Amino acid sequence: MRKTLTSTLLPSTLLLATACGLSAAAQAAEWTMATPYGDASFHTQNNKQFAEDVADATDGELTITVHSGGSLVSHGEIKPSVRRGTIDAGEIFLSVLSNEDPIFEVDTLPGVAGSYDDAYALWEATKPMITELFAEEGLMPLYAVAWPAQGIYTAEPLTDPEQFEGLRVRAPNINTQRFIENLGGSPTETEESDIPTAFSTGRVDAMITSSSTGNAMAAWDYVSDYTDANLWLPKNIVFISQRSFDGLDDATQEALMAAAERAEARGWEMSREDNQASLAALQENGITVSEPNEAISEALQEAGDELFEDWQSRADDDAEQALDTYREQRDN
Ligand code: PCA
Repeated sequence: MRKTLTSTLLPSTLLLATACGLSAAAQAAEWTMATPYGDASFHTQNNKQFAEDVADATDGELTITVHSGGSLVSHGEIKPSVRRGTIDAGEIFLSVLSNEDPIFEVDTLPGVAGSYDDAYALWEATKPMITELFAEEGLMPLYAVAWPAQGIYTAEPLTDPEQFEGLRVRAPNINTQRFIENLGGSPTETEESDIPTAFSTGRVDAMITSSSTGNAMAAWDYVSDYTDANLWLPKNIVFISQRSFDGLDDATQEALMAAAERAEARGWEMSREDNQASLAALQENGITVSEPNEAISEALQEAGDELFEDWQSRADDDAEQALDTYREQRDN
């Protein structure tokens, strides 16, 4: 009996020791992060660099594993999953949240911010409101990065606004769908990763997206022309669960925030560079890249004005105020 007692005590003592050892190690946090975008995307590359920076700066106290291409959670489930705490961090296309508040789609309005500098100023002016809305759900934005300006991919040169009539155009969000409708086209919302299937199954004839996505999705397999219309520069946002953040010690929190700041600066730089590289790659692969002619420009302007009026009719005072703040900053 005694013997048995000793022999059962021994393993439990060992277990205790192991548990103590583990509890020191358990302070090292292992986070998961989900993004809908694939490894070819500069956003994903930036996120992976961010994860590496965090691991380096914290000596492995916080490691973040980036699951790309919607492999862990689908795009629509990323924010709910971070909110529930199933995952710690996520990246989404900010404007997919437009049904929650019009401020989230302020970066998909033509004529508001048509350059990287202006798009960044728009982010700075709208960040407090966006941060507050995220905080209401227990979420904390870390950084946001713009895609290159959006343009139009077609299977023939786009020369006449009549070509939009009935054209089936792929869009990444609701506002782009409205814009396509205003032009007379027939929009379909499709995830970036589903673009090849949408074209190969004949669901769409054209798409609105950036040079980067056109390049990453090998647009030349489906279309021949890219009209670089500089419509708007929409953003991705990377965010975490406040609860996950609160679970980190002060030094780790600081290291995380410092890495996030660097990721934001690097991401905007990568976006500019990727735009140039992607425009070149599109052309090397046989896509004709051109600017819209006068008739197309006019049609885009008209459809854009309509889109903006529609946004204004939905936007509350806070959103309008944020837009005014941006305009004041931009014009100074
Ligand atoms: N690429 C993503 C979002 C905007 C962009 O340029 C997409 O088209 O889905």
